[in-house]
Amino acid sequence: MPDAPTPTHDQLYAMYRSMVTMRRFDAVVTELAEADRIPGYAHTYTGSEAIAAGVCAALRPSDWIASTYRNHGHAIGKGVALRAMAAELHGRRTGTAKGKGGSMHISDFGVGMLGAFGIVAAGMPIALGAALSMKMQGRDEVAVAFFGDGAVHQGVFHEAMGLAKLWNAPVLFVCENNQYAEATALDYHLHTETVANMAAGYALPGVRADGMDVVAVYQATLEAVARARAGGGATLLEFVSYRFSGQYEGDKQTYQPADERAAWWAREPLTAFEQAAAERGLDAARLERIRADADAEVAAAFAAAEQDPWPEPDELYDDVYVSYEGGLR
Ligand SMILES: Cc1ncc(C[n+]2csc(CCOP(=O)(O)OP(=O)(O)O)c2C)c(N)n1
Ligand SMILES: [Mg+2]
Repeated sequence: MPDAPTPTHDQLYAMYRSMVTMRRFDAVVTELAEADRIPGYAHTYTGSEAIAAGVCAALRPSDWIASTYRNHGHAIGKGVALRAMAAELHGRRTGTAKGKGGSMHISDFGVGMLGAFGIVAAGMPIALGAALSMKMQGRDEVAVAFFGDGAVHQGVFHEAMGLAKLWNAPVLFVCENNQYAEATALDYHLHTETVANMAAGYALPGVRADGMDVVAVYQATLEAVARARAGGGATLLEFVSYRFSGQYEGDKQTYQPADERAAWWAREPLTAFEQAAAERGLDAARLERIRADADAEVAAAFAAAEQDPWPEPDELYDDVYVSYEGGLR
């Protein structure tokens, strides 16, 4: 992508910080899940950090994202507080959903995180709605829906793409093609050569880029964001990565051949970034400090969250149902 702007050193350091924070956060989640110290299912994001970090670096705080059950990276990228996320995972009342949602339901409207949705592809129409709202209000914010390769078989994927075109909505559909949908490999479930070329069926631009390279992700996203802000409508972005994490914490991943994992791991996004650092004029000692700071920040967030209070039993139904004045009509 020759025309895309090269990120500044500060932007590169920030993207690296974002990626290492995601990696560390989910490493702690894995430890906690293995020790049975957090309730409910958790889904980690190891290997796809460049996607969340690169996409979110191309957004403003006032833009919107909608996520999936595999949401920790997206939330961190968009700026949700680590402490509130950690508290949510621990079920504490200081969590983003006051401890009632857990790992699969992180949200924070204050930073543009519309929510994480456990139903595959469910975030797509939600981001589309946010995008339509921005357009109707005459604003230039955009909305992003993150989803996996498995989501392209959901009816709602096709409905959202069709309506996005019809309404010329400022939305980015970001497919994280991590080669697997649960235990099903991509070559078993995908009927087209790429996900990106499905955009043609809806007369939308479809762009495919390396999801292991945070700069490639950033540049592809920036171009789609600029088009959307300028009234040019939606884009389907496909970022190619690998799901090193299990489908859920505890998954034995027997369906992923060891040689396949090893070949992808050789290109994993943090190492790839570190290897390219000198060529980009970045300072190795500063990267090391960033890693140490991120580790300390994540550790402090979880340590503090675990001391936070539980919700009280009489709060059980608070914030669960909407009360309409005069009842539903
Ligand atoms: C509508 C619906 N069908 C089935 C499921 C069960 N399910 C949870 S995750 C998943 C696989 C999704 O794979 P993909 O979209 O590639 O995302 P990834 O987990 O790889 O990030 C399935 C089938 C679900 N959550 N929602
Ligand atoms: Mg997948």
